[in-house]
Amino acid sequence: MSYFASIGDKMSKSGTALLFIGFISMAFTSSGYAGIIFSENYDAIQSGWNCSDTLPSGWPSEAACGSDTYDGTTHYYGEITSGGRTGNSLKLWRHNGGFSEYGGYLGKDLTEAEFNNHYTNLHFRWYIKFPVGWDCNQSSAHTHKLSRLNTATTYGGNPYSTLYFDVKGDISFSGGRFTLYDTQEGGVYYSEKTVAEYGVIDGNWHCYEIWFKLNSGTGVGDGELHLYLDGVEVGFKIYGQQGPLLMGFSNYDLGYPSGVYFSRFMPPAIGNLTEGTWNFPTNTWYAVEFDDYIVSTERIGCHKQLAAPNAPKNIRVE
Ligand SMILES: [Ca+2]
Repeated sequence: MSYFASIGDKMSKSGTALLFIGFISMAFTSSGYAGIIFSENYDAIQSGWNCSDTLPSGWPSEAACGSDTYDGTTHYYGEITSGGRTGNSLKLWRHNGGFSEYGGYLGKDLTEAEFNNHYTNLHFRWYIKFPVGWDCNQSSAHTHKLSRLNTATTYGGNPYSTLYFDVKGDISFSGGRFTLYDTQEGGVYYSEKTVAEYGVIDGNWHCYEIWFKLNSGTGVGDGELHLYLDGVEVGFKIYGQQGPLLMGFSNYDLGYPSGVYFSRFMPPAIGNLTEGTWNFPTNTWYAVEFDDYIVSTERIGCHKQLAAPNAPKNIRVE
């Protein structure tokens, strides 16, 4: 079940918004969830949904959709089915020789009211399960995209910049490194270890958290770029694989002027391989799975679960 609410500093004073305040206060304030602006656990969406179906509530857009029959089975690029970390999960199905672009995921453009909250500091938490053998030939671009976030100066305007969370730096996904970068700032920052070395291509759920904070104003170098894997902050090298190991980037100049805010996000996704191709060990279907996605103005951590908004009694902390 999706929900989102306007709870920022500049929220409208409309009656609808005030009702939302009441609900959010009831559901979350007492549990420390006041900072959450969006979440999805896929559990209120009927199992069997695929990307050719009507958009689920709360999701304003989706990527390209298609289907293939391969190894005797038909799958859509994106399906929501049971067997998730909690209830249902989003599964993006791929196979050798098949579709390697963005597709099958759900996209979240901020509404005008949400954009007018002027978010510049957001935490994204979600779980990904890479099946054993998930791999690709990343070709010359050396990129397997995992997430992208857009910023803009006006509601619905052209993106000012794109912030990426990718795997880059090697011909293979397994030999690549997690990267964080922003098109405005220009640097690409590589994780200390390879994806394989972090042990996440093991068919189990792993918790990913990214924290992006834009500069708070023109000439103010107070941006933040961080990745946490299963709750542990990942170290990055600032200049490719040279230079010091940094535990994320704090009070860092991302080059943003005043008046730029988050406008769109889509972390539960994988993106195009550019000229790359899938390189799975067997010629059958592979699904990368996503679940328990939360966007918040505060760090979430790995263990908080959210139920549907009409059932706050089910909110729990593991
Ligand atoms: Ca779920």
